[in-house]
Amino acid sequence: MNPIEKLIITAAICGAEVTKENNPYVPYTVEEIGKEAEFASKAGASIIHLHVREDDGTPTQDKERFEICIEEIKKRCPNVIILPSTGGAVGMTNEERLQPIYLEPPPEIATLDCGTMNWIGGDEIFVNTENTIIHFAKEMNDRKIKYELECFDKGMIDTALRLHERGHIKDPMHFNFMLGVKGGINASVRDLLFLTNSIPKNSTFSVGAIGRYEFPMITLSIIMGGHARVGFEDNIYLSKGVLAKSNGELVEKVVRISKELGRDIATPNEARKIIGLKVKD
Ligand code: KMH
Ligand code: ZN
Repeated sequence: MNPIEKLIITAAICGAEVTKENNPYVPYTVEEIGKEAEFASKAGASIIHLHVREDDGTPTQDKERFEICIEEIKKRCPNVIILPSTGGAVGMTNEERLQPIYLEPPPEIATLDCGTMNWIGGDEIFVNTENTIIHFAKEMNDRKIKYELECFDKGMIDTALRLHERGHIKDPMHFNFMLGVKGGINASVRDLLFLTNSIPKNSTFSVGAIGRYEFPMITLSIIMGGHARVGFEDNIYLSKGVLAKSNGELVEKVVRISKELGRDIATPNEARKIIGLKVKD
């Protein structure tokens, strides 16, 4: 947690829940996903958090769909870090969710969701039992894939630390705190401090938040020396009542805030160094 370290911006360009009815610029097709990744990367994102969709918008964890989307992204921004989701969408089986980690070459990093929770109200549950987390971590360890530890609540950090102590989760740990998801921890200053004070000093973290909380919580993270996650997966508005026309616009806003606060933006290779990935030529 070094406040003068460059800022890693992750763009969560697509997600599994948000639709074109919410914002017509949400990408579904391979080309749309490639373009959104390019806009985000050109604006300053060093990591693309990737979910993929069928052309009609249905979320999928299909390995071939990931393969062609990744190919498209690499064609447009060859050096960006691609971080596939292993969370997928609620209701998917573990086998479905794990598909992107069996890609060749394997991704450098992927998400590892650290607990079960009620999911955005209603009746849905996002299931990540302890055995599931251990299984996902092992599959990623075997393929030398780093994990971004997705924590939607404080108990998920405790789970990750317990599994780290038992050797299932390896160092160096990189957390992503997702705030304001209904069923998880609130997006508030008090709660963000609670989370950041709960992780080991040698770990890194980024912060994302839902809807109108996105930019305030990211700003706090920038000040605290954390990193930033932004994008349509979490928020579709550039400002109150103004829909963003691309993930690039959302990333640009984070870049402006960060520069005003005196933090430069990390390139993909600088991001690799900060979170402990192998730097690329
Ligand atoms: N779509 C959520 C159910 C992740 O990417 O790992 C899970 C999610 C977390 O988005
Ligand atoms: Zn996700």
